[in-house]
Amino acid sequence: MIGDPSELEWAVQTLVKNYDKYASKGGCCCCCKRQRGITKGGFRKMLTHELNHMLTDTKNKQAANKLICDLDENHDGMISFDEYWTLIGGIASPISCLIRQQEESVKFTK
Ligand SMILES: [Ca+2]
Repeated sequence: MIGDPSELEWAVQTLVKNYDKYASKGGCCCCCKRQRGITKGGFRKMLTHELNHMLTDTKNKQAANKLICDLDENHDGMISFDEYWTLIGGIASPISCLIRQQEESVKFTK
């Protein structure tokens, strides 16, 4: 990549890299058809390691399992990139509300 990435580009790269970090290593890449994904165990590890500030109950195994089952739309026991992205979108939406609320309260206190 030429030059420094923008904050958004950096954020997307971080999200993709985070997925790769936990996805099963089958010597596979995005250009090949073989199904690649994060196992349920790996996904639970990701929740506790990477999302313990944004998601409550990540240490609660039952809650984590329910979240994983909800995300695994095609029930193949793996979290695909699309399913992972659903989680990111699901987290981003309430957080964007929170950020807006914080900005509003800053405006009013000034
Ligand atoms: Ca799946």
